[in-house]
Amino acid sequence: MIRSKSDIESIKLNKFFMAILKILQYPDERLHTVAAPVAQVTDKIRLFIKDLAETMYAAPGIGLAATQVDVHERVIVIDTSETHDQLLVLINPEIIASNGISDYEEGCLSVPGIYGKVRRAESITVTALNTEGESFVLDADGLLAVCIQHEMDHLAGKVFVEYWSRLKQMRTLARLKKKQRSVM
Ligand code: QAP
Ligand code: CO
Repeated sequence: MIRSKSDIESIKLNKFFMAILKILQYPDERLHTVAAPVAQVTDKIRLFIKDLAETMYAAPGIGLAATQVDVHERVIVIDTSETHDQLLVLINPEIIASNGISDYEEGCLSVPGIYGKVRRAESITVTALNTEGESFVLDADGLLAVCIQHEMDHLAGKVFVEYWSRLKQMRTLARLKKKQRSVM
C-alpha cells in the first residue's frame, strides 16, 4: 500500500533508477584481484547482475566482468548480439573444453581506446550457473568464445594487454597516460 509521497518517490526510483557502476581503468591494481566463486545465487547477486548489465549496455560494451566494477566474485555479463537484447549471464564459469586458435582484435571497457590482437582458443565449451542458480553448458565460437575468454581472464585478474610484449605494454601505458592528461 502507498502511504506517503516518499513511498511514491521510492517506487519511481525502483522503476527508473539505473545503477551505472564505475568501471575501473587500467592500470588500476584492483584489476589484478582474483575473484571468488559465488557461494549461492541470492537476490543480492541478482540485483548486482542487473546493475552490471546496465553498466555494460550504457557504456556501451559487449562484455563486462564483476572485477571491472571492483566486485570480486565470479560473475560476467555478455551480449554480442547486434540487437543488444540477448544478455548472457555466467556465474562461476569454467571452461571444460577448448579447440583451435583464433587471433582476434580485442578492446576493453577498462582500457578505452586501446585495441589489439590476442591469441585464444577458437571454440570453447563452458559450464556456469544462470541467475536461477541452475548449471548449464554452452558451446561457443567466434566473437562469443573470444568474449567469454576475455571476461574470464578479468575474473582471474588478467587484462588483455598483458598478453602483449613488454614493449607494446609500455607503449600502451604511455598512450593511456597521455590521454588521461588531455582529459584533466
Ligand atoms: C571484451 O569489450 C571484448 O576501447 C568486451 O573506447 C572486446 O565491450 C572481447 C569498448 C572485443 C572480444 C572482442 C572499448 C567501448 C568496449 C573501448 C568491450 C571503447 C569503448 C569494449
Ligand atoms: Co575487458
